[in-house]
Amino acid sequence: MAWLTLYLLNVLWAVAGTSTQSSCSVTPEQQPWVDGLQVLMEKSVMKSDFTNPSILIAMNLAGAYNLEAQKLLTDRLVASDSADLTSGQLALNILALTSSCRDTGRKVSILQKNMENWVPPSPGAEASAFYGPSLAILTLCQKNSEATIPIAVRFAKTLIRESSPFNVDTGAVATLALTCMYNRIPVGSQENYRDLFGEALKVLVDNISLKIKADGIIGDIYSTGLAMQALSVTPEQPIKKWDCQKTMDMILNEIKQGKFQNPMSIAQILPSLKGKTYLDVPQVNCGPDNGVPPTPADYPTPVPTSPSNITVIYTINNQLKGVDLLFNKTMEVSVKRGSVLLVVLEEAQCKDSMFKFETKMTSWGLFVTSINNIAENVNHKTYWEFLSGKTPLDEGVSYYVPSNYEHITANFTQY
Ligand code: B12
Repeated sequence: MAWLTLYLLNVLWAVAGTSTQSSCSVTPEQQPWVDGLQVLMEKSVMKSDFTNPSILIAMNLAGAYNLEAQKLLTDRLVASDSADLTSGQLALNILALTSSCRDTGRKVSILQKNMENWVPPSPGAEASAFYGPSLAILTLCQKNSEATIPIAVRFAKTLIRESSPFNVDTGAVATLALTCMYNRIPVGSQENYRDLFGEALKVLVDNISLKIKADGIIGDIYSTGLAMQALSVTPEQPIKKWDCQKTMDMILNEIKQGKFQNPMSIAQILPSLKGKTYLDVPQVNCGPDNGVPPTPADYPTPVPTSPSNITVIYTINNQLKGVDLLFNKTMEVSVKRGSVLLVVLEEAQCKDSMFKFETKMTSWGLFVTSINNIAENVNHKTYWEFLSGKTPLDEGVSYYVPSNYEHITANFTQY
């Protein structure tokens, strides 16, 4: 009897060991940085006309401090029209409204119809083509999982077939979507959904785990938040062991370096810092029992840089579109130290009309749509990629801060 008890205790200990491998938390010393991020994200709502549902989701999962910002975003989303939205955007709107305990019935029906007509990307499509559909399945699963099964089955089969090239952000959202489906398989169902969703999840989490770097970052710092959510809920164990605390500590270091100034980057990391995931959206409590907002003096902010001038070398390059339109032109631009890349582009445009550019506002800030009249095109999968030397930038023009004599290239290319 004693040996049996000992054996059972051992088994329990081993099981607990595997599940705690992915549990981690923010220390009391680190907490002011997390509060500071949340305050920064919530403040951005009042400063912008852009309605970003991801911010409302993060705010509600974390427990909103700024109730005025929470109400403003909720009201704007309630009043918004679904007509021009992509399925991914509609899904985020539904998740956001759900997190604010609002009715989403009509929007859900539209999304359900969209996804019933979803045509899986053709073989060899870029991985991010699954990002929007993943958000849609995650949302539909939370609303009516049984009706979502046929869509999710098609999605899972396509994913198993198309596992490369792989993108961490997309893999993470797909993992959340299929984990939701896996957890809600109807009892006594004849089909072997558990095997299918399990197999797709295994492919996804193995791929995510292979992107865990030695320092704990998963993909890049801006995909790490979504990847943490995915690895913390998946029923499949990844091929490579994940040290959640290491990842958490590294992200907190990056936060201290000021790398999370973009409200959308905060919206994607905050749930993980609070031990939440998008799977918790249906359980958000909408009662008025939120915490007291920390006063600005309570949390540290990154030190601003000094206003001396620096030189940035800026190249625009199109070797892709229009035989007569090919160009490769470089200019040296002088800007104040600490300026964002957008200032370099504006300065270059002032000096030479060939450098003229256009932008559109998105959830991540300004996206450069065209340079020298060559415009991105979703149907052709073309866009302006920004690089420092040969390395693609990990931020957009409204947040990236170039250093002295850095060579920035805008290259017209395909994804
Ligand atoms: C798909 C995608 C793209 C596609 C978008 C077009 C398309 N038709 O799909 C392409 C390949 C064009 C792209 C480009 C870039 N991207 Co991108 N992209 C994504 C990805 C994987 C999914 C976005 C999405 O579909 N969201 C779902 C829909 C429902 O939301 P949405 O708000 O409508 O999405 C739009 C915006 O996200 C916008 N967008 C996409 N990327 C970026 C980047 C910036 C800086 C801006 C302002 C907007 C923007 O395009 C989306 C579709 O219209 C995200 C991953 C993530 N975690 O969000 C990265 C992501 C947003 N991209 C990123 C980056 C860095 C870029 C580039 C700056 C890369 C580069 N070196 O040039 C460029 C933008 C350059 C420019 N011209 O301004 C980073 C942003 C990090 C940050 N802190 O700013 C992310 C988070 C990836 C990562 N983990 O690092 N991207």
